[in-house]
Amino acid sequence: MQATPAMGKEFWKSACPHDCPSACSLEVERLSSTRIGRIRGAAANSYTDGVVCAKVARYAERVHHPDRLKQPLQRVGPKGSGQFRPISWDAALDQVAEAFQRATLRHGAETVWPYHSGGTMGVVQRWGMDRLRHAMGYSRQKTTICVTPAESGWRAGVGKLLGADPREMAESDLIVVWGGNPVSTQVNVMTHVARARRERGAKLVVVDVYRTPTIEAADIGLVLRPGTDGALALAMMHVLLTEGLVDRAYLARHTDFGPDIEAHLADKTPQWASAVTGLGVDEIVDFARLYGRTQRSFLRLGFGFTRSRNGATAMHAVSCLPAMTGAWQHRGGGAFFLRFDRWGLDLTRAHGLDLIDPTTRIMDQSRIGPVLCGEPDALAGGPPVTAMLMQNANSANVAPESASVARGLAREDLFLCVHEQFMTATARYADILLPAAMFLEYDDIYYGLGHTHLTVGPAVLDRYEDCRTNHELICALGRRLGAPAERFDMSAVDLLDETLRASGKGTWAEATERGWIDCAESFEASHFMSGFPSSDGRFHFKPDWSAVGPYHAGLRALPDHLENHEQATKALPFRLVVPPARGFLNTTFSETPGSKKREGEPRALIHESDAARLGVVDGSLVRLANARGEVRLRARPALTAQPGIVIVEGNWPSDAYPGGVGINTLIGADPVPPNGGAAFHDTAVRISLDQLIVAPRTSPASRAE
Ligand SMILES: Nc1nc2c(c(=O)[nH]1)N[C@H]1C(S)=C(S)[C@@H](COP(=O)(O)OP(=O)(O)OC[C@H]3O[C@@H](n4cnc5c(=O)[nH]c(N)nc54)[C@H](O)[C@@H]3O)O[C@H]1N2
Ligand SMILES: Nc1nc2c(c(=O)[nH]1)N[C@H]1C(S)=C(S)[C@@H](COP(=O)(O)OP(=O)(O)OC[C@H]3O[C@@H](n4cnc5c(=O)[nH]c(N)nc54)[C@H](O)[C@@H]3O)O[C@H]1N2
Ligand code: SF4
Ligand SMILES: [Mo]
Repeated sequence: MQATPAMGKEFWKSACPHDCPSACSLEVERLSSTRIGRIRGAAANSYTDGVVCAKVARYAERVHHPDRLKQPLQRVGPKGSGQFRPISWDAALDQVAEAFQRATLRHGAETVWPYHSGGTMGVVQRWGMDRLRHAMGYSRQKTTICVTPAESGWRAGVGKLLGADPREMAESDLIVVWGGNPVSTQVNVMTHVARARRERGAKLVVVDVYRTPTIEAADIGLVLRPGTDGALALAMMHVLLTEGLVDRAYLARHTDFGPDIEAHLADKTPQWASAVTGLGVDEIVDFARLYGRTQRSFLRLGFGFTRSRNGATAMHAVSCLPAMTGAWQHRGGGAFFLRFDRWGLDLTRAHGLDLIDPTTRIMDQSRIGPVLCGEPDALAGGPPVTAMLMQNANSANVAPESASVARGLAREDLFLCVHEQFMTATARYADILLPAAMFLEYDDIYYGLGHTHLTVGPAVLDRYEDCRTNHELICALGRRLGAPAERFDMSAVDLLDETLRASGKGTWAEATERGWIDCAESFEASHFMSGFPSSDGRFHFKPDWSAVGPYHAGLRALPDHLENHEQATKALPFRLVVPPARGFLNTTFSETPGSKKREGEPRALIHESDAARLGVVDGSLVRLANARGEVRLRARPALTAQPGIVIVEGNWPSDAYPGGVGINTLIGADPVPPNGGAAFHDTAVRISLDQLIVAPRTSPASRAE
């Protein structure tokens, strides 16, 4: 019943577990109980629509990779050395449980910090860790590294993370991809865009800071300076108002718009925005007119433009646009960022929500460096962190201020258990390193954050070697640590089945049969026709930032552009942007041959005029530096961003850099207002020539995908 024979091959249903809003429904070519062939997208899922990215299509490279961790390991060399010896699961689990108990006796339970990130996004395999956390009273995690700045801006205006069904893009006349690069990061968006272009002659506008593959695919590409999107949105609103392109009836009925906002926008002219953004006045006016004159205009908002210290306010300013024109009222109109709220799942048992002690401290995931280095504000008034379990996370490479992450992970008084699939930069610091199963070997359900489906991923393969799933590790530790037994003795399938039943969403068997559960709401609900999901049912041009998060000082109750980002100065004259690479998913896939071949090596894309001034040619070794540290890598002169901007694509393992120091060394860990998150694309640096390398190590033309 699981198999769907096609072309003489056996394809099994599953779902992609990775940290990507597409959460694709998959069909996995199963060659035997231990081997897969190709993976393709499920054609019958109306969002996946038969398409997956190249890196997952060739997943055989990852699941059958010879370097996969296959047995529990105990550290024998110095911390971070990567020197281990094998031990048994029982001995490893005993050591972890004893270390957590010892730490608890000494400092209290809050000294233990279970930590997860986006390796798998499963309901049980990712978030099940919280059941252990809450049962034991361990410190809580504020999960900020990815979504929070964007989320804050969206919540400020709209109220909840909901929006128009992204499949409606196919019915739009104008699609604006703002600060996202879906060709690389969520390819399925492009399927629906392509349909609108083919069937309706729709236009695609893309707003970015360099010429991404998505910009290359666009009708209009706007390349602005990093952190200036708020200014562009304000000037667009100015044009919409002065040219009579706003829907006054809609504004009056559905928003808190008033003369004060109109007065505020009066001097946000295209000339003003041109000076801020570096775009031409005509570019701004033409875009505003096109937007204002198109009823079915769909804003597909990415994360990229919000990864700045002014990112939440920029998101809010941009999200004002469809409220101004009333685009929300039309099919194929409105906006979508992410669907986080209202999945209708009762997670009480799976995530142990009934076990939460609200007095337990919460620490910010993005600030793991300051937390482990003992900065008092990062510790939220609690004891030092002296024991950690990390699952699904490669913080040594991905977190900001990575020099302090490394210092913290190397602390002699920290006991670190890492559960991983590969020997990552983080895994090297482990005291106990446990081998993790891959999604093809376990069962789970995933949130389609970029669409409306819960996608269902039953196991396809037998277990590899001595690997265990995240769920199994959490249960084994829960039992050893004396947590309530009945909460730690269920299989993942039993827990998922119980969760679905408690949520009125059928059973696990039904869900696997279909492959997904579509949670789409009606047009009226998803377009907020009878009210926005905010405190008063209106869209807020005048947000109450204090209700969104604690760092609201300086944020005004207006659509605003803030200059609180890192400014280029004489000492640090360049702005650094660090967007994703197409072949990787954060650091995941940086180990697979196909992705490595595609990406080559880390490169700093420097504007040709800047490169000429610095004496930099293709392949020159350069140093990017600021007060946080210094990173060495090769340069490539390019006409891709505005002058003064340097782009380093891809979250490479630190050992891919000539100096062994990764790019996030340069990124700040200060929380983005008003509710935290990391300003990955908001960094001032200096560039200096290291030494001239005449022959580049890899040819930039060797791009495969
Ligand atoms: N291939 C691949 N896919 C991925 C990932 C990956 O690493 N690789 N990561 C996954 C994850 S975890 C996430 S959260 C998503 C992220 O997916 P996206 O929404 O695409 O977000 P970002 O990665 O932050 O960056 C997107 C774009 O924003 C641009 N940008 C940066 N600063 C600014 C700015 O100030 N203004 C504007 N307008 N644009 C700016 C960047 O240049 C980049 O092209 O992708 C997921 N998918
Ligand atoms: N320079 C720069 N830095 C960034 C970003 C950026 O754009 N630029 N983006 C940021 C964003 S948006 C995000 S979300 C974070 C992501 O940061 P992370 O979520 O830490 O992402 P990964 O580096 O992919 O690490 C996930 C790890 O989980 C492991 N894993 C996968 N599946 C499983 C599993 O089932 N069980 C266990 N135990 N482990 C598993 C993988 O092998 C991998 O090593 O990075 C952030 N850092
Ligand atoms: S990484 Fe994204 S696009 Fe690729 S298969 Fe997974 S969900 Fe789909
Ligand atoms: Mo992310």
